[in-house]
Amino acid sequence: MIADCCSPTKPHEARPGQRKFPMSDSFNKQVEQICSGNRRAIAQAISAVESGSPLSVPLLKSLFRKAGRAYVIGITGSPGAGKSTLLEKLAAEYRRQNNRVGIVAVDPTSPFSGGAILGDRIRMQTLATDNGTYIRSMATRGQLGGLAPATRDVAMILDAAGCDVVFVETVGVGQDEVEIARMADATVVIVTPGMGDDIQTFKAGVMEIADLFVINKADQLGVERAEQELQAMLTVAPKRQTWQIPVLKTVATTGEGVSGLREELEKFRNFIQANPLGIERRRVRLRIRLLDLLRQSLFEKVANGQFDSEAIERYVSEILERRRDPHSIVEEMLEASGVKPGRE
Ligand SMILES: Nc1nc2c(ncn2[C@@H]2O[C@H](COP(=O)(O)OP(=O)(O)OP(=O)(O)O)[C@@H](O)[C@H]2O)c(=O)[nH]1
Ligand SMILES: [Mg+2]
Repeated sequence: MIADCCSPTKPHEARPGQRKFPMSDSFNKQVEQICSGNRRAIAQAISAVESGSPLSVPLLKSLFRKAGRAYVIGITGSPGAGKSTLLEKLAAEYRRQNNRVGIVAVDPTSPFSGGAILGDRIRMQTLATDNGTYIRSMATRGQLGGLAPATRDVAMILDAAGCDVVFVETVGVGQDEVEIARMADATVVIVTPGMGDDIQTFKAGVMEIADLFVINKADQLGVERAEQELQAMLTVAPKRQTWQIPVLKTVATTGEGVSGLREELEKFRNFIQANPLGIERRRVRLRIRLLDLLRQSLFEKVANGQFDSEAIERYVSEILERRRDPHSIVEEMLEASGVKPGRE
């Protein structure tokens, strides 16, 4: 169990300007249990967020005040690059320093849960039995709001539950991953020597989000070449002023280079805490978060109201037949939902 992480929950008090909402004793108890690291309560909260249950918003509101201490680290890279293996070693390294660790593994391939998740679970066996580690696989895709917001909320729950470090493992292949990386305090991009020329074609988005590069499988041929290619790319990439993106080498299977990776991650943590650039990054992230939430809430307000998929299809036909333009339709939908359209 992740225990003794937060002070006991105070009865819910609304801050000035904040609306009060009724809190039952059982709700308060659940918040208290989450904050004291109760695994069952954490699992329930995560499920509530994943399924978008009505309980999730009050929970997230209450937990927000308890969160904000954890160092959220995104680990991304192509399938099979060794993310889970490396993460297991890295988590163990943090555990040795007495940090409580949360791991969110975002499964990219299987929306219905399956092999990959099981694979990660088996690989992380050594951690699964450790009381200071909480592991959660997320396979939900296609939810209203998408995977990235849910992942962000899950990371916050683990933060509130007292995890000092929260890792998010994702495969670097899509928009969601770029978004997930944006929510992290630090993003580690893993490449492998075998990638060869692929490094050149590595998704530009992923290149931009890297705070640290790791060449994993450094026991295989082609390490120097991968390193040269990465360094060459970094010299032409826009400079991040005071933070020099390091390129590290690891062998995740043996743990070689993993303590060095932890040291670099801690250096980066100090950098973002103290440097104005780091503070600005946090602002940017929070702005994105706020606007995402607003967008999502507005969308839900409109879409969940009177417009089912049939209605949407009717509108699409009207546009297709050029009988109406999309702007007018959106105005009509907003009006019908009680949201004042127009840009006065
Ligand atoms: N030789 C070698 N093999 C490694 C190393 N790191 C991981 N592997 C192996 O690479 C394979 C994939 O490792 P994973 O940790 O599952 O990779 P992953 O990136 O998490 O994979 P997905 O989550 O499926 O995208 C496993 O068979 C590992 O044992 C390494 O440093 N050297
Ligand atoms: Mg994995």
